[in-house]
Amino acid sequence: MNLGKILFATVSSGLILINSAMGAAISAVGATASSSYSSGFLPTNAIDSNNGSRWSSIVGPSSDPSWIMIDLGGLYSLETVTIDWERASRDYTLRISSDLSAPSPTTNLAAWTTIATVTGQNEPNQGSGTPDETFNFINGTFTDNSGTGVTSADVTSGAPSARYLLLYGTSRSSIYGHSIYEIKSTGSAVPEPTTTVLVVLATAWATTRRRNRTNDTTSTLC
Ligand SMILES: [Ca+2]
Ligand SMILES: [Ca+2]
Repeated sequence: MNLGKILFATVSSGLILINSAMGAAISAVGATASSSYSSGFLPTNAIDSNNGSRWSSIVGPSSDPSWIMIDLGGLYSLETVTIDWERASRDYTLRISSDLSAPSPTTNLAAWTTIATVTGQNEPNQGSGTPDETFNFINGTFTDNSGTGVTSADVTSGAPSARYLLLYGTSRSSIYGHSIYEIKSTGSAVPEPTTTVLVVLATAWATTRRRNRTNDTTSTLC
């Protein structure tokens, strides 16, 4: 059984299990980055579903490292990530965090888990509107759809839970910045555990109160 495909739902009489469908496209709600080349190359351009707009970090040696952090808007079992590069990172990692406080990618490293590492890539300037790389986090596979030179690509399996997705680029193959037309992900929403606990506690409290009222005809509680 793949526990990543099971959702827990709470009802007044107890717990039931619901099989969820395969993950759907995740609509990211925000993006921030270590830098932007100009106001025409903001990080949100990488999640706007427009294949003609892009984020780019600054040009020059100080562009390494650069990062872009995507807010998925909720907790998801992350299944796939695709990237359509303009100027690709030669070496980069994908990292995730389920910390709902939007942890810093540079000062709160403990909040982040690396789920993919790619090295040695040489990606031509494209903007084809199709993914240049596809990561599958269900079975831990990497598909390089364009470019050459990838010497290693380690990918986590098991559809890990994530609220934030971070691409952290450490080197480039030109003087130009790390630059992405679109970064997209798919997955299944994960209910927040605290919600289930609260519903269970509220149900137990209501049951106890109802029983007390049945046996206590003098109570004025409603
Ligand atoms: Ca875009
Ligand atoms: Ca590639």
